[in-house]
Amino acid sequence: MEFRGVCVLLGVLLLTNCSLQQTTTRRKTVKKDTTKDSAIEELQKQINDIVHELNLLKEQQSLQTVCLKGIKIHGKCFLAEPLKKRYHTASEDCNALGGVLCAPMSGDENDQLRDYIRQSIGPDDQVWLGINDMMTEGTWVDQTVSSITYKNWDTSNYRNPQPDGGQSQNCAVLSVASKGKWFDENCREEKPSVCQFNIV
Ligand SMILES: [Ca+2]
Repeated sequence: MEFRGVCVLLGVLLLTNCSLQQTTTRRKTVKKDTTKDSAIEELQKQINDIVHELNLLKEQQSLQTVCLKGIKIHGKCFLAEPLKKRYHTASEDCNALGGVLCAPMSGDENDQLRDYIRQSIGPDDQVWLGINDMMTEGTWVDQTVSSITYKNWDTSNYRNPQPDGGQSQNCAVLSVASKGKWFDENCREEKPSVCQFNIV
């Protein structure tokens, strides 16, 4: 009787021990999997960060190449395109390079741009600006379709201050000969242009 009792007790003890061990093993496996998952997530995050930084570096490098050929003014790069093109063609070609047609935002920027155009394109040339009033006559917007805050229209002819072309002239040029003043012009005219790239 005593021996049977001991056997039963031993059996119970063994079973309990076995089930306890199983639970512990299961817990360990779950814990291991969670640790593995978070390590993979962390690695994925690090890879994403590296790819992001690499893309930024590539962008900066290509901008520096542009700047080596062009000029840096107020955190932007300007690259002259002496080839005469219609406004839309000039704009599309510039967009393909990752830029927009130039749109100076201050008197100083306009002056520096005018000097750069004089040196790189010529003293008598007019170049396309990245602004137009195609959508609404008289409302001049830049290529992000935001209203422009800086304007430098030629108003020396007080009888016909610029812009004076109405609906037949919906694009704008900067004239080097007129000290960097702006004129509206027919978008189908062919003019040189300057492509602008934001560095920051
Ligand atoms: Ca117009």
